[in-house]
Amino acid sequence: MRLTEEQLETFEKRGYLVLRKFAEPELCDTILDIAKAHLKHEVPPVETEMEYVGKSKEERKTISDGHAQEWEEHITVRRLRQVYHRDIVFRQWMESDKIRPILKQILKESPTITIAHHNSIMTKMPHTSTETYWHQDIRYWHFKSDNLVSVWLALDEENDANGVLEFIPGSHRMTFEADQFDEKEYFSDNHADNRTLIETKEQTVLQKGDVVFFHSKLLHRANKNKTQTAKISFVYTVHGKSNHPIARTRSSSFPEVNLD
Ligand SMILES: O=C(O)CCC(=O)C(=O)O
Repeated sequence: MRLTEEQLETFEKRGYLVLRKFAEPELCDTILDIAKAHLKHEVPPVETEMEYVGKSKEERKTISDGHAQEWEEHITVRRLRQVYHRDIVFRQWMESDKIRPILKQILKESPTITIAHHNSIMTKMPHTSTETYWHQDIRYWHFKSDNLVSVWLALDEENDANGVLEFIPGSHRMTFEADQFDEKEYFSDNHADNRTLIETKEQTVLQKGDVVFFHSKLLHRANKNKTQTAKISFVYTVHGKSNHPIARTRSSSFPEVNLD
């Protein structure tokens, strides 16, 4: 499958693009079943809610895969990490022939999967999960250029109640001052200029099988899950083959997968 010129232009201008019913429902169900088993048994490496919320700026920059479960008694898994190496079904989705030409169009060269970032099953658990504040994913990543794209697959419905993703369209092309971000590099919502920009936010209500491509500089956030059911999604990130991670950073800490 290839994007139309209009779809490509939408991605370039707005920094994100939704493709409805891109993945078969049967594939989503299979991924979900495997993910639920890994979540139930807390198969490492995982990131817990406490780790996600409590991590300092320095830890986010340097630590690859933490093991907070060693000291947390009752954990809430926020993400299953390193999904590429967990199961062939996960790997096949990330390498699928259907998605490669689209990634190549967006990146304008052959895509490479980074194993160091995202590469996750992302959850929002009922009751125990927290809101995700406005941020740019690139803030803790280190590559030659900021041109990376994440592929988010909804495994079930994602809506206002269970933690829908929200984006600020076009923010991937904007330049911000340091004081627009807080000490953890979240985009402050009590800064006057930020508040005006945040009013332009768009929600991406998703159904099972919908895919969102979004740029690593795009400002985004997600609600807390106010329902009784976990929201479980799949996310991984790619960059162009020539956009190498910077040596001796967290971004270069795992061998990558080129999709030539
Ligand atoms: O909380 C969510 O579902 C979104 C997570 C997210 O944006 C991130 O971890 O970069």
